[in-house]
Amino acid sequence: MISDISIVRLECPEPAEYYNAYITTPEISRSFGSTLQYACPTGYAWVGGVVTCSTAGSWQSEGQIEGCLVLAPGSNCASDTTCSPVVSAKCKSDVCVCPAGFSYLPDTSACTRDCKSLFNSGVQSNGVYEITPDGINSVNTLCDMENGGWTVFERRFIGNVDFMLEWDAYRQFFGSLNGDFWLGLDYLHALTVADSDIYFDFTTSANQPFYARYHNFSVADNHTLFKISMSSVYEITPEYSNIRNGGFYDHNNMYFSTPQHDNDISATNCASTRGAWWWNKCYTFGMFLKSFNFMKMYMGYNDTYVYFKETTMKVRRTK
Ligand SMILES: [Ca+2]
Repeated sequence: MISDISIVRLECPEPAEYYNAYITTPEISRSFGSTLQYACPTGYAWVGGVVTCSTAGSWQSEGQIEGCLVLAPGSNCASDTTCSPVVSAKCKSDVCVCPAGFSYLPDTSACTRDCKSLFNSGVQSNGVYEITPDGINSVNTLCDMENGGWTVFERRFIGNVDFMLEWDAYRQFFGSLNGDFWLGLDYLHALTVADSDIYFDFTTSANQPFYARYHNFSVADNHTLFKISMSSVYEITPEYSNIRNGGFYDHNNMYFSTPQHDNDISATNCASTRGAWWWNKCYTFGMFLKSFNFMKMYMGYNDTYVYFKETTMKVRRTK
C-alpha cells in the first residue's frame, strides 16, 4: 500500500539571473548550504549579499536581492547620510548606489530617471536634460520644471518635422529638441510603468489655451502594441468639458496604429489618412500627427473640430 508521498527537494534550482550580474563562485553547487557570489560590471554594485541554498530548496540572501545597481560617488558608506551629497543615493552593501531603475548623472550630481526625479533633485529650470527612463538607456528630452517635473514626449509648434511615419520610427526619438519632436514609444512605456498622469498642453488656432489631464495613464510595451490605459478621472478646459466620451479617454485600451499597422477597431485604417495614434474609430482626440495643419480634435457634436497651432504632451509619475 502506498502511503502519503511528499516530494522532498534535495537541491536548489538553477541560480536566478539578474540583469548585468554574473556569478563569480568557481564551482556552482546546488546542494543545501552552498553559496553563490554575484558580481557586476564596472560602475555597478551587487546589492543582495551572498546567496545561499536554503533547506527550503530556494536561493536566499540575508538581505533583499536588488541586483546590480548603479554606483553613486561616495565610495564606502555607513549610512544614507554619507551618500547624501548625491541626491537620492542610498547606502547599500556598504557602498553608495542609486535606487533600482535610476542612473547617476554627474552634471546634476543626482540619481535620476525622468524629469520628476531631476525636479526632486532641485533642478528648477525648464530645458533639455538627459534622462534614463528604463534605468539603462539615456536620452535627452525637454523637462517642464515650472509645473513640477513633467517629461515632455511630444512637441509640435513649428511644423518642419514629418510625423507621417511608420512603427519603427515611432518607437524611437525623431525630430529636434529645439523644435518639433517625438520622444519614442519605448521610452514612453518605461516612463509610465510607475503610476503616471498624462497632460495635453495645447494652444488653439485662435490662440486660446487648451489643457486635458488624465490619471493612471500607462503605455504597454511593443509586444502589446503600446496599448494605453487610463482611469476615467480627468480634468479638461471647462469650455470643452462636453467633448465626446471624455476626449482622450475615448481611446482607453486602444493599441497604437501607424499607416501600415492598423490596430484600430474601425473597419477602415484610421492611421493611413490621419497619421499614427492610439486610434479607435478614427474620431475624437488625436488627428494631429498627420500634418501640422491638421492638428485637430473632434468634439463629437455638430461636426465641430478644434484646431491647434501648438501641441505639447507630457507625462509625470505620481509618486
Ligand atoms: Ca481597422
